[in-house]
Order: sequence, then structure tokens, then C-alpha cells
Amino acid sequence: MTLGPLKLQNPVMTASGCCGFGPEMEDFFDLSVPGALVLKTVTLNPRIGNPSPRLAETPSGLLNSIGLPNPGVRAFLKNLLPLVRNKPSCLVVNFAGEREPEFAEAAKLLDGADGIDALEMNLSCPNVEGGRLPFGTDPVTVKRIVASVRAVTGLPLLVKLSPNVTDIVPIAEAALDGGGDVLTVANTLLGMSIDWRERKARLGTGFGGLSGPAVMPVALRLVHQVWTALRCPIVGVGGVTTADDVMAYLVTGAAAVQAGTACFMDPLAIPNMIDGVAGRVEEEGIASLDECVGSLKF
Ligand code: RRO
Repeated sequence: MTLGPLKLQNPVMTASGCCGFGPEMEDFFDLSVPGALVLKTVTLNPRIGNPSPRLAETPSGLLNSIGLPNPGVRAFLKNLLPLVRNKPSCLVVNFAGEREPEFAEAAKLLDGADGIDALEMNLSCPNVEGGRLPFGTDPVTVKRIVASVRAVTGLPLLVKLSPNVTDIVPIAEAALDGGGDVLTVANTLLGMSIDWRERKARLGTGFGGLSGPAVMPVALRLVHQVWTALRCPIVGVGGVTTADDVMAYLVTGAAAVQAGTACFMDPLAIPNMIDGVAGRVEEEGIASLDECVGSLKF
């Protein structure tokens, strides 16, 4: 698969946050199997994350308020990257900043490391202190932050966008204008679950990010809007669970997908989807998956 500057052996990547830093999945499949392995977000400085409960199940969905717990970029490079270096077919490191300049500072440190094939900027974590809006909701800010990262790295750059916006297209355009190569569409949808008898929210922080099959129609609609307006390289993410889900995203305009919540339901979901996609290609006589991208008819 062609994904902007990347060539992927297949279109199914792990979604950031759902497969840890890699070794967590090695009991289930070889890390070289996914089209790309995308790691949990790292920030410049260590973070302990949010108070529990951090997860709540909803019908066909999963709410999270994890809060970016991670050891910080320097400890990641020293202790975690060596555990996965050279194992995935394509290693994508997802990173974020707590303050604007920290995106470029983190990217600069990551750029200097061996074994990273691409970076994914997380402009869209829904679980920041006090429910503040993530950086990725304003086009001017998005362009400025992406440009600050582009200035310090030549690595392929994915920009992960927020679905919690009125119109994603100007934000997607700003990410490309700033120098992003690929758009990851999209992070989790803001949501809430409550136990009314207890008068309590089921997440420690009140609300959080919704993922899983419940969000796929929303994410597909966002991919459709971005593809139709910009014809750019897109990674579709949101509820990808089966090979048919993968094909639906490709046809809508994504050149690859990320699967996250599906891995909690079945740790073998990604290898199974990759096999399933190969089966669909065979059954339908598809010459190449690249030709499926954006082939939706009206
Ligand atoms: O750690 C989290 O709470 C989290 C992150 Br960084 C993100 O990008 N998306 C999400 O749903 N949760």
C-alpha cells in the first residue's frame, strides 16, 4: 500500500494507545505482521495519567480517560524503543506536547533516534486536564504546530486529528499546509457514561474518548469529507474490527486503517483482518488495494 511517503506491506496498522509500546502484543503476533506498529503517545516529560476508573464499556463502544501516562521521550528512547527497534515492518512513534513548543522539542529528540520509520503527531487527545480543548481544533494553531515539527524532522509525518470539531476540512488542510504528509482521521469522540443510581460518572474524570464499532459511521463520514475535499493520504481509524471494515475505509478514501479497540476484544484481530483483506482481494478479483482507495460511487 502507498501511504504518502510510506510503503506498507498491508493496510492494517495498530492504533496508538491500544497496543502499548509493542512488547505487550508479542505473545499474540509477530510485531512485523501489522502494516505499521503505532505506539502509545509519548510526551516530552513523563506523565502519570488520569485518576481511575480510566475505562468504561458502553454498547458497541469503549470510553477511556487514560490521560497520556508515559515515561517521557528521553526514557522512551532509552528503555522502550530498544525493545521494539527493527521488529515492526514500519515503526510509527506517536507523540504529543503538553504545551505548544514541546511538540517540536519531542520531535527533535525522536528524529535523532535509530529505527523510527515515521512520526504521528497527536493533536487530539481528549483527556487533557480540566477538559481543555485539544490543540487540534483550531486551523491556525494546527498549521503553526505542524510547521514547528516539520522544521525539525524529515521523517514521514502523520497528523492525528480530532473528530470533536464542527468542520474537519479546514483543520485537515491546515495540517497539510503545515507540512504533514498523512492525516490520521480521527481520534476518539468525546462521550460520557453515568451510573444514575449512584449519581456518578463511570470515568474518573467525568467524560472521555469513545472508540469501537459505535464510532465507525462518524469516522467514515470524516474520512469521506477529508478525502472529497483534499484527496490526500489518509489513515482511517474508528471501530475497525473486520476485513469488511478495512475495505469500507479504503473505498471511502483511506489508504490504510488503524485498529485499536478491536485488539481488546480479540488480540488476534489485526492478523485476522490482514488475512481477511487478502481473501477479499482474491474473491473480488481486485488487482491492487491501491486502486480501491477512494473508489466509492454515488
Ligand atoms: O491517553 C489518553 O487518554 C488518550 C489519548 Br493520548 C488519545 O489520543 N486518545 C484517547 O482517546 N485517549
